[in-house]
Amino acid sequence: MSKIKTFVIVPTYNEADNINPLIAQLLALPIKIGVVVVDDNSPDGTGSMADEWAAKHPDRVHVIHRAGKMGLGTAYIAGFKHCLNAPTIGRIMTMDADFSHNPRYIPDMIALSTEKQIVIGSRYVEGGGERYCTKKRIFMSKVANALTRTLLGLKAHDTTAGFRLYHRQVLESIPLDEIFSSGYSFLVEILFLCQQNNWQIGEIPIIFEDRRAGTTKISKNEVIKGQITIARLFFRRLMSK
Ligand SMILES: Nc1nc2c(ncn2[C@@H]2O[C@H](COP(=O)(O)OP(=O)(O)OP(=O)(O)O)[C@@H](O)[C@H]2O)c(=O)[nH]1
Ligand SMILES: [Mg+2]
Repeated sequence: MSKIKTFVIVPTYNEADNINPLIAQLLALPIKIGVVVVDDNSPDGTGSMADEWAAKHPDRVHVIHRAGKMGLGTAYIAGFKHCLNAPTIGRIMTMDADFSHNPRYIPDMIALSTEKQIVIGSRYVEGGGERYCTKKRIFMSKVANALTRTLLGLKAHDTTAGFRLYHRQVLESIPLDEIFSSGYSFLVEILFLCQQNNWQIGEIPIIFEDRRAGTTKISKNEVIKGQITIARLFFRRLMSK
């Protein structure tokens, strides 16, 4: 059994151009971490590329294969359960595979986790920002953040970021199977639940970059589902007041 305390979950769907350099950079960080790739049977072979890393580094790289594209939220849950099953893992991180989340920020996120139970790699705190992103993308993220902060009362500045660290206890305190968002809005929903449970949330500034290779997986449908999630959580918040 591996003794590594931090594992980072990387959900993948068609990330063949990114997965090799990403895993290489994660394994080369000055702090020793492990990686859990959750691949949804990517047609471009991302899953078997990850398997090659797992064969070479069985203690440090794990791969969960799912039968088909089932959404980002459920991929995170599969990764969370895998990590929670290993008692030695105390910190569970999530990041995108496309280099929007640069691995170089991970040591600072782990350092802040000595004070906070959740750490977000954040675009919207002093020193953070976006590079090479389209105006449309920047606008959409800002609107989503403004809505979630005002309607849901979320205190974090970057509420839609997928670059996060959770202490094991945080994920153990949340009924993962009751989360209704299966896609991108999972990130808002789980943050809402974390804040309700009064966990301390810290943010590390990051420069978010547009994906290096490959294409987006966000569909119009996901944007609509995101709006429905915000509305549902808003009513839940009203009812609990
Ligand atoms: N396993 C799994 N991974 C997914 C799924 N949808 C997206 N991903 C992965 O989740 C991460 C975020 O998806 P992206 O398409 O980069 O979403 P985004 O960053 O908001 O959009 P762009 O970077 O503009 O493409 C990437 O690593 C994707 O490969 C899914 O249904 N299943
Ligand atoms: Mg991306």
